[in-house]
Amino acid sequence: MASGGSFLSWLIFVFVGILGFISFPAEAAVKKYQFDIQVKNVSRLCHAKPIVTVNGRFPGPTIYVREDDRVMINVTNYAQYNMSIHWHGLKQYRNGWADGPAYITQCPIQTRSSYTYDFNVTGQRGTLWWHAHILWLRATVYGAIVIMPKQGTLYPFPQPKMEVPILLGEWWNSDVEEVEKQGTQMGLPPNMSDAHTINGKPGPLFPCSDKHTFTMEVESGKTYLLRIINAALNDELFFGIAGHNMTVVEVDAVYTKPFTTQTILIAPGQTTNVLVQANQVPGRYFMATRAFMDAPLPIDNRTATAILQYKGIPNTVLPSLPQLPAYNDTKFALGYSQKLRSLNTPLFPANVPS
Ligand SMILES: *[C@@H]1O[C@H](CO)[C@@H](O)[C@H](O)[C@H]1NC(C)=O
Ligand SMILES: *[C@@H]1O[C@H](CO)[C@@H](O)[C@H](O)[C@H]1NC(C)=O
Ligand SMILES: *[C@@H]1O[C@H](CO)[C@@H](O)[C@H](O)[C@H]1NC(C)=O
Ligand SMILES: *[C@@H]1O[C@H](CO)[C@@H](O)[C@H](O)[C@H]1NC(C)=O
Ligand SMILES: *[C@@H]1O[C@H](CO)[C@@H](O)[C@H](O)[C@H]1NC(C)=O
Ligand SMILES: *[C@@H]1O[C@H](CO)[C@@H](O)[C@H](O)[C@H]1NC(C)=O
Ligand SMILES: *[C@@H]1O[C@H](CO)[C@@H](O)[C@H](O)[C@H]1NC(C)=O
Ligand SMILES: *[C@@H]1O[C@H](CO)[C@@H](O)[C@H](O)[C@H]1NC(C)=O
Ligand SMILES: [Cu+2]
Repeated sequence: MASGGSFLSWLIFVFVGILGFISFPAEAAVKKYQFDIQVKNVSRLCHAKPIVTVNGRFPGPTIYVREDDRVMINVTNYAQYNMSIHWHGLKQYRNGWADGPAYITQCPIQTRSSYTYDFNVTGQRGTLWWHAHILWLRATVYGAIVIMPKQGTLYPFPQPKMEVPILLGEWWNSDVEEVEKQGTQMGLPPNMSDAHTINGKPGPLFPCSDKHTFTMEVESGKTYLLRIINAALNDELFFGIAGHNMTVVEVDAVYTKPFTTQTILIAPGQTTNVLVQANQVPGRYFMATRAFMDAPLPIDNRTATAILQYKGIPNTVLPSLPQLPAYNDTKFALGYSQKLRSLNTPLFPANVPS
């Protein structure tokens, strides 16, 4: 038997439902992309070499979709390698064949052939990424995937002024396939990378790299969302911004209980969304990334940098470096992982202790 009270809530429920339908019909779109796999000469650290790219870009293009969209990506392979592309972290509900690992869900796309990946993005929103899934080609063939929340749905955190993908990677001066082949032949770990990179660029602390520096301009008082992706082949990475805290709000396309930190730790393959407030004295501040390694293994321990630059500040102002934990700071690593919790709200429930 319905009481008056529950009838009223039913009425409100219907009204809100109709309102929702009128103001934001859940219309799934089809997003189409053309990915041309092309070899391109690129120079970093005073060394030029041909690398495999998507559309000649390094890192490759960002895929923007909305939850429930259908995505069709026509991959045409002009490189000498047969290859495939994996949509890392996407839950391929009912389209498992589009997942992409070569020889697992498909044969590689042969040189001068095309294949169209066709999948629906359901039950997920946030930052993920794509990469080549054969040999070591993912060293240069990678890019961001941004899944916006459904139409009319806001983020469960303050809406940022701007969103910026931050792809952390590794660069070898030698051909990456040669590096891997040599390691395998000698039964040794492959040579470590010559630099880490932020959006494909190592930053001004490396030789010949002043023009290979990623700069992000910010306005005082505004909040920014960084979509950080660890696209390194092997290294767990610390990431921080001098003078600025970060608020972690999402990991691997799952909203988290927000927490504030000076440094994040991110494993290869992982993504982390953070909010950054431009609330410091206007200037230039380094963003920096360096490896975490607490086992006695040789590792590329150099620091890659990018610049957070307040509007109107000249390029001549010297930036300062953030203090990152020691490369072997296990205590920080464990403490950081302990802080990660699902958001677990009525809208985004999770079956975990709160
Ligand atoms: C890259 O540079 C080399 C040597 O300068 C040249 O032979 C080659 O054709 C170039 N390749 C591409 C794809 O531009
Ligand atoms: C994919 O791209 C190739 C090269 O541009 C083109 O020939 C082919 O028709 C495209 N396939 C689809 C399904 O659009
Ligand atoms: C690509 O695949 C074709 C067909 O299997 C094969 O003949 C060719 O050798 C492969 N190319 C490379 C570079 O492995
Ligand atoms: C994706 O969704 C559309 C619309 O619901 C449907 O027609 C299509 O078959 C779906 N694709 C896959 C691969 O499930
Ligand atoms: C790996 O490093 C060794 C030692 O520095 C060097 O001799 C070798 O040429 C490197 N291999 C490649 C493929 O760059
Ligand atoms: C960063 O967060 C710490 C701890 O919450 C706080 O003590 C510090 O003042 C904050 N720094 C900035 C620059 O906001
Ligand atoms: C970084 O690694 C190099 C070579 O493995 C080593 O010589 C150097 O001492 C290391 N630097 C730091 C700060 O750990
Ligand atoms: C970290 O490495 C330094 C040397 O680089 C060493 O002195 C220190 O004991 C190490 N810390 C831990 C916790 O292993
Ligand atoms: Cu992956």
